[in-house]
Amino acid sequence: MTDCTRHKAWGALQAHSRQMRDVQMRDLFAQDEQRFEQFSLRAAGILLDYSKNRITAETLSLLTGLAREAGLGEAMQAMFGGDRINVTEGRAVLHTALRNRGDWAVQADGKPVMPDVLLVLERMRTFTEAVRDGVWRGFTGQRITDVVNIGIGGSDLGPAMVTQALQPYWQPGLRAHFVSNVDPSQMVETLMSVPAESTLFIVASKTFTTAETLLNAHVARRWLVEQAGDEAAVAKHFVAVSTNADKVRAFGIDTANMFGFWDWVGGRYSVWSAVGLPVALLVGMNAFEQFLAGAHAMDEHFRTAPFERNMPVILALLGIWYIDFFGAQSHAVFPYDQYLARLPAYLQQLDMESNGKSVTRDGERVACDTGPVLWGEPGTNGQHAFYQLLHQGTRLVPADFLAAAHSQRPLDQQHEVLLANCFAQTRALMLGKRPDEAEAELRAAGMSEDALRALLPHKVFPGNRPSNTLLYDRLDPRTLGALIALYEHKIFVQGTVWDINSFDQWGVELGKQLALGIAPDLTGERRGAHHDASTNGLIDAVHAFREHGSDEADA
Ligand code: G6Q
Repeated sequence: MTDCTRHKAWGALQAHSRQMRDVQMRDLFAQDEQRFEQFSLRAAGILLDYSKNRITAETLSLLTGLAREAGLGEAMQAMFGGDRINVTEGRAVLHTALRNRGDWAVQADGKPVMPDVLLVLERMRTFTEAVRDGVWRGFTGQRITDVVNIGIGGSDLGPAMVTQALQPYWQPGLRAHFVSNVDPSQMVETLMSVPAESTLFIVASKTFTTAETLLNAHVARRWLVEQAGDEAAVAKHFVAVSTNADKVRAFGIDTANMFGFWDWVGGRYSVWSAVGLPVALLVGMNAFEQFLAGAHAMDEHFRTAPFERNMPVILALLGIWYIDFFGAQSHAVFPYDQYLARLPAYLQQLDMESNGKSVTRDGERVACDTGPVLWGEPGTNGQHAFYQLLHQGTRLVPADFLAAAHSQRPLDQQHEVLLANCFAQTRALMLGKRPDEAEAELRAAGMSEDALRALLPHKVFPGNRPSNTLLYDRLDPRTLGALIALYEHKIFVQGTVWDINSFDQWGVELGKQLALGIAPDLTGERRGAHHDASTNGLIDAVHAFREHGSDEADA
């Protein structure tokens, strides 16, 4: 493995970035009427316009050269071929097999995986049809009206985001709820809002050992048995999604009601597996298979398109360009699509848990910056909040803007207004407003000379701020599948160039370990904690609040 800064293309990119530092995108647009044609491409129903970036043909050629030097082609073959590329966990990375609608003969550890994948999909079809058709009924004989998914992290964010995104496809009379947090408020509020006799709980946990999920699942199980007055009701109201049949059985769910997946599916890459069961229940198996098909179309594009015309590769390399050559610390995602309201949260896990690493695959300290802080909110809401910083702040924040040509819920001209705002924002970020332009505007408004001089600096927009626009016809299951696969592969490409393992997540372990050591000090099993002074002080303060309320605790 090679320190990425030692690649020849890296040095060339450093030199090139110095030349590009003062280049203005507005000039590049003025010089070349074909810039949109040159720097846009289509794949799997998605149009990517990346012309509003600080790039020239030379930039792209250097960046794709970097990808080649970093061995991207070989890394792709290794991933799609089922090699154990997740080296620290000794696992293959085959979420692409879950949506393999073609004839790839995918193997993991020398064993074909497709027969098992197809079998689980078939079981999901039988089960979801039984629920949706009212054949599967609750303990009083009522059909299922509410589905509650209990899971966290990868067993929550994917199904929650996708289920919400596909709300126009939900079966009437079915509702979905997601409980992830160990904060009891979420479970208590959910249980107050659903009827026991017609609620189906899905306990989703790859390991079936996750503390939050098991605590919540036990609460739900106890509540259901109390409501039904009969243990036997559990069989009609609980199903599990897991790789761990023993633990599912030990919890008290019959493994006949368990949907399996495999260790080669990472948690944050698992929405394509049975972890997508809430999606399949709400939108039906045909739509779920369309979702898989969209992702497969993006996989095919990623595997076969030359790097220069490869959407995940281009998005990844543009990210690296700003992170490593312009010092960008964050990356924003703005869906101008209310159905994608949870996309930024989903991508936050996908990107930051995958590429928030500071050692290479060989355990050496990385020599460059890696994954960005990912954040975002739906447009147009963000425009009335934090966009000020994007336009006039001191930081460079590359951003993706997402929008559909068709609304799923057209109303008057509102969708057109939404789109106009989306396009106006990327245009404003690119163009900015020069001092002479701002001055002319103020003069035209008839402002006095003194007032003009005082106000002018505040009215200038530096511009030259990069963005990508991802445009699609409408947010149907197929498009959504392609969109998520696009980001998955973008993250993989970046991880490959940085030579980090994008598929482990050791960084989440320490906090979990320490929580186990602190819990007894809070539950009262132990008093007189011996942690650091801050932790001890906070524990004591909790006890003081609980014993005396806030007035006495203040004193
Ligand atoms: C994802 C992570 C993590 C995981 C959760 C839930 O890639 O591994 O977010 O999904 O910790 O784990 P379980 O599914 O095992 O409960």
